[in-house]
Order: sequence, then structure tokens, then C-alpha cells
Amino acid sequence: MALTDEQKQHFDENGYIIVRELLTDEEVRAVGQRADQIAVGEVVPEPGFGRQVEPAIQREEVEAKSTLESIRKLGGLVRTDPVMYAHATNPKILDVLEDLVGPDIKLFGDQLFMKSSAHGSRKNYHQDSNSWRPYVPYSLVSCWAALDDATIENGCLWFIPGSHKWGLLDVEREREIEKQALAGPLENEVPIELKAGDCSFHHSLTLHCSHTNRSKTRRRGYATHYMSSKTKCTGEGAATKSNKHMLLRGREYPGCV
Ligand SMILES: O=C(O)CCC(=O)C(=O)O
Repeated sequence: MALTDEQKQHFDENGYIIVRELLTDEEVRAVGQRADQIAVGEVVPEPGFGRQVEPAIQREEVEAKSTLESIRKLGGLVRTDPVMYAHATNPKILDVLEDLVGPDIKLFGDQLFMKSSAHGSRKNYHQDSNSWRPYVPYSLVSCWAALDDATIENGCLWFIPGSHKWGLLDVEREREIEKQALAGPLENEVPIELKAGDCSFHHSLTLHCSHTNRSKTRRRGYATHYMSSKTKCTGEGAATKSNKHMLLRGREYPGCV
């Protein structure tokens, strides 16, 4: 067991936990360096990988200061990139996951949020399961690994503790919470300030957001998303998605992801 009873209880009650110093400086450096190489196109981990430019730059409202600073996020790196694969399957991360989702663990996906100091934009309040509706039960877990120190100023994550118990919200309700958050601080939200190498783990129903980077330092965070192998993919695409997700620990189950 990687987590103490207190940490598990914190996750059950609040929908997230912070594990300090989970990664070594060397592990953080390896992932961070690779992220930069992928962001600028020095390394291209085909197929299925994605690179998203900051929306204001896409809309040509602002000019990109550099290619590196223009990238909002990278995605789908684990399948083909050995450095990102090594991170997503790091036993220290999977040991925590085992305590949270059980012994049979599959990878749902991965996203690397670059949040540059020049252009890093807000990520609205959301529940991850709202984007992953076919995957039931709604109890996936993400590991968000800080590749730089994440502070209030440079756009750390914010969570609403206990919101994973509210069930799947409709999109209107999610939008309403975002509107309230933009109007002023929510009384129940908490900032998740991390040092590079710390990781936070959150439930896929926990409402979270990150603010615009208003500092001179960037804030990269690598989110790897996991689920129990007993998860089912329902609705459209179920047949093709069945048994296609990468098994990381334990075993697979018939009719499940
Ligand atoms: O890093 C961010 O700014 C957003 C992260 C996020 O939404 C997630 O990890 O699910």
C-alpha cells in the first residue's frame, strides 16, 4: 500500500489527494525535457499524438512569442513515446493508483498542460467524466504531476473538495459554476500549490480548473488518466473501444475497456 489510511480517507471525502515528492528531480527533468522537445517538434511521437496551440494565438488575437510558448497542451504521448510511457507506468504512481482504483489498472489517456508564462490560458471548471461520458462508472482517477512549481500566480489547479459526490453535472450546471468562479472566488474552492515532483490525484467527478498564468514562470503539468479494468465503455464506439486500452497492472475483464 502506497497511501496511509488518512490519505485514502482524504481522497474518499474530498475527491483528491496530494502526494509530495513522489518523483525525483531526474524523473521530472526527463519528462519536462521531452515535453519541450515534443512541443517544438524536435521529437514527433506518432501516431495518435496531439499538439494544441493556445486559443488566442489560433484566433490570431496575439502573436506567439515562440513555438514553445505557443503550445497549450500535448496529448496521446504514452502509446508511442518511451519517456512518457516510463512516466505513466512509474511504479510509484501505479502503487498510488492501486490504492485508489484497485489492482486492475488501465490507461485512459494523457495530457500535458504547458501553461506558458507568456500565453498560458485558463482552463474552465469541469468534471473530467463530462468529457468521458461513455466510460462508466464515473470513477476514473488522474495523476497530475508537477513538472514546474505550480503556484496560485502561475495557474495551479483548483479543486472543489467533495464535488465528486455530486454525481455527473449537466453542462449547464458546469457553466454556471464557471461563471460564478469568474465573478469572484468560490467559498469552497482550494488551490493546489505543488513543488515540481509533487503529484495530485483527482477523481473524475471532482470539479477543477486552473487560472491564467499571470507570472513570469511557466507551469507544466502532466496528467495521466487511469481507470479500473472493470470500467465499461458504453454507447457509441463501445464495440471498437472494448479491450483497446493499455493494461498497466492486473488483468482484463470480458466486455470491459
Ligand atoms: O493543468 C491544467 O491546467 C488542467 C488540468 C486538467 O484539467 C486535468 O488534469 O484534468
